[in-house]
Amino acid sequence: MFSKVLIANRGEIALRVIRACQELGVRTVAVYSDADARAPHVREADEAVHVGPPPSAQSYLLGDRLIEAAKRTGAEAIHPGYGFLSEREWFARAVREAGLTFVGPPAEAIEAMGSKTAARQLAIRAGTPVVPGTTEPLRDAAEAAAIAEQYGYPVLLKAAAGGGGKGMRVVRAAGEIAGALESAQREARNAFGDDAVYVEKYIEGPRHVEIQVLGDRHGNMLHLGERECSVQRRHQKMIEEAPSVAVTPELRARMGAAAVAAARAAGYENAGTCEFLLDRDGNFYFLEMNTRIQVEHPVTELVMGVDLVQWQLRVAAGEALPFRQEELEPRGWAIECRITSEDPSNGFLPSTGRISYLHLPTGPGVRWDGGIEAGSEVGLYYDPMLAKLIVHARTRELAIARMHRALLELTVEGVETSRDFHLRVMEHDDFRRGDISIQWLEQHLPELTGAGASDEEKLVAAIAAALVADRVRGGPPRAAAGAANGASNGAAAMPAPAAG
Ligand code: MV4
Repeated sequence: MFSKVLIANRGEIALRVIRACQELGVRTVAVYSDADARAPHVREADEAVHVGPPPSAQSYLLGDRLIEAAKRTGAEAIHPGYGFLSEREWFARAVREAGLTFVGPPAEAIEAMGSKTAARQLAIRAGTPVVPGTTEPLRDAAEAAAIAEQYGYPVLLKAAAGGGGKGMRVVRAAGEIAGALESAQREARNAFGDDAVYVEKYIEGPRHVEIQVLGDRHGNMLHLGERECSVQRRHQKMIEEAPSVAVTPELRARMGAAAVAAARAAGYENAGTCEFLLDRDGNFYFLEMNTRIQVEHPVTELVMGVDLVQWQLRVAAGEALPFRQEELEPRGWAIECRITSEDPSNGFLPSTGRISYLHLPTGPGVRWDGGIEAGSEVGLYYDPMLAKLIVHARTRELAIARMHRALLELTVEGVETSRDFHLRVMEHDDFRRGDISIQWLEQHLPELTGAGASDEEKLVAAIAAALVADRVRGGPPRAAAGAANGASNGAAAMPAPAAG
């Protein structure tokens, strides 16, 4: 094992990696910008290196400076976390060329999965199902119309260089295709400097289901089942769970084998994720591979009993995976809610300020992966995700009840957060039945955000929720704090699950 690792990240994921290192007896080097001089990840690491001013382009994204810091402090490896430099093929290569170990996949695997169309072609060669469609750029509207006719409407025009839904257009009839092609090309050119657009059959109302894979340097490639990530807004996931209500053991085995085949074809090592769309008939289609540890990895850790970040470090150090695929089966149910500094009742507007008070949920089956503490300044330089609240229980129904209870225990004062939004989702009948798709959140925004409620309704809701929260918590009255949080209106209506 390494004796010292540099963590090229901040916030909750930096702390997550530090914890894994500590359990492995590995010393840690944190890096920090001026904005993070007093951040928890800096204090918890054995050493810390200042890398620049707050903007990430002048700090956390300066690969050469991070590699220099690793060499100077005697770190043998760099863990990139997620975001920042985690999926930059040049950084993985530069780390290797500096004689250090990149805790992640080989640069070549990042590159192979980096372009959407290249990943799609790689999946096709591996026998992994992809959405029916083409990969070659469309020449003109006539060609687009001919191909669309072949697959049948609706079709989806997609930018080859795409990401985050940019350069995507749904086309429902032949008459719309010329205009849609033109606007998709224009958007792709502006966003990516590349106007190549291709056609796929449009999948209506699918779920977003992704498969976790883990590979070592000895030819072992395993999957660790699925995560369901359908509760998302504008390509930002809000809630994830494992397993998925839509996945049977038989489907899990088929999706897992398809993900492993795609990962093998890319020469993959370490932890990675294959994203799929799962349609209402149980057909699944590979979309892309994320070549990093993901935000939502804890739900997999809890149901599979595997510490993914520890294994990232172990396989990067050359250890072989000791698991057999047959013994990797999900146990119970895990749910994660992303606690962000956004105001759901105000269009998810980012909220800034100083965390003046923080009360964290605890108790059976509750995990808090956070990057903040009382006194933390929340600014606009970095991602608004403050922490993840994760629960594990025997059944999905019990996990929902546990998440609801844990959210009621949580108090964050000083910034607006997504807490009350999550309470409303946990109380929603569709969510409780598992009747969700990638469109669900955006179709139910008014009832989930309280945005449509009058000030009077909001006040009544806040008082009711504060009373319930105090009864649950058993602490002194905190009605003012609850009202300031604009707490959930449905807290009292949470149905009790069957005993377990
Ligand atoms: C699709 C699709 C439906 N049909 N492709 C969105 C971003 C990109 N990664 C792929 N995306 C989609 N591709 C076909 N043929 C619907 C989406 C999509 C989506 C996918 C995953 C998670 C959230 C999503 C939200 C909107 C659309």
